[in-house]
Amino acid sequence: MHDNLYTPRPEHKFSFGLWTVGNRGRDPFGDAVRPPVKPNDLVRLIAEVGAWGVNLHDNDLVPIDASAIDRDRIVREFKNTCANQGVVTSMVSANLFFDPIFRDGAFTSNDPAVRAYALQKTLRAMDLGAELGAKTYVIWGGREGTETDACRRPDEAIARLRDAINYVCEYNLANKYGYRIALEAKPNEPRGDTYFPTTGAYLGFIDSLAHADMVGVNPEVAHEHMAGLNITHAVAQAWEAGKLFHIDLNDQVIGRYDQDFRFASANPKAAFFLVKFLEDVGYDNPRHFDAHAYRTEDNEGVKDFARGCMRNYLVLKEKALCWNADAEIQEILTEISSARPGVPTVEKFRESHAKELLGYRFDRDQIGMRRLPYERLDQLTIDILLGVRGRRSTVNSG
Ligand code: GLT
Ligand code: MN
Ligand code: MN
Repeated sequence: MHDNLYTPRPEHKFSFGLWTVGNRGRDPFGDAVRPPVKPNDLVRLIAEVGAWGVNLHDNDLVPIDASAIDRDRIVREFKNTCANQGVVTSMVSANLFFDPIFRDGAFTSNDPAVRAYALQKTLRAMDLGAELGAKTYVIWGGREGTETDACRRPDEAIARLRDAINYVCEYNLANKYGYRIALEAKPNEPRGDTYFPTTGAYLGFIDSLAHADMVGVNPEVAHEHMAGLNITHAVAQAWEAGKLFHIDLNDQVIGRYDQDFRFASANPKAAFFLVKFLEDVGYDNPRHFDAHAYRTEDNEGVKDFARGCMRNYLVLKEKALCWNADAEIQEILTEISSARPGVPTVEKFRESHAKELLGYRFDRDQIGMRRLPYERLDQLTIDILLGVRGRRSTVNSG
């Protein structure tokens, strides 16, 4: 492949989880279709496709029952492979959902022993990540939810999760790990309902934590779409609050199960506005593709999947530049927000301003008649997305 606009580079901070490129195509109705690939070979695959980072859960790398000696050997070899391949371990997490012990939750379980085990597993995963150099720690409460609310009061679950995260933050400080902790929401699946179903719910919760500054969010495109929400609005709220620590890019048709499709493959328009937002504001944290190849693919197809995720991001990034540079689009944007001479605007409260505002007579009819050519604006966007408008890439895009 030639070096061009769509070639992934380290500064894009593209990463893949071991569980994403290592996904074997199992689903609730069918068994694995791809042979297992060892973590070190997955790192090689990540390097081969040109990504920058790898993410993992503790047990993606170290089997849950590994001895201390095996654990140390596995970690040593993994570190070597990462160093040799030039791949960074950007994020770690603990798997608190696969083992049957977590069948009714981890941090929110009614059983104090389950809660304590979940915490022990988390502290060990933090040790592991620190050894690998990770700076982001994700908490996805996959099993923190219910099928029936008869089992516990939801406010108790919320308080338990708060206690656990406060503990994790203290451990982070005590060990000087310097993690930024990112909470990931999902409305349902595998549970009937998950506590903290949306990114917005977590953003409201973070302020109640003892170390709120250490905790942010990891919004996932598919999870907000599952809830029927607009991912870009969720991401914007997180960004504006200084809480966009990480992002899970993938795709999903609204209303379906958790599809985890290749980024921008289902709804490229929504993906465009998301990429445009991230690029406009200068988001500089990892861009993680939490997705997997179609079950119909073999291991070569997994590379097509991974390359497609990054390519779609970079194509949409270029489209965002075209959009920003488009004179007609910019004219419309200027026109729809221009101030009107003599009409008061909203400023910081001052008594004199409030007095002036209260006394002013707004011409509702005239103000309400302003032209809002959003059909044209959206069509210009669609024209750019469909490739019939805007700068055409002059470099080889192969
Ligand atoms: C799991 C889930 C993802 C989370 C991962 C982090 S694990 O694959 O579907 O959305 O980001 O725990
Ligand atoms: Mn998902
Ligand atoms: Mn995710």
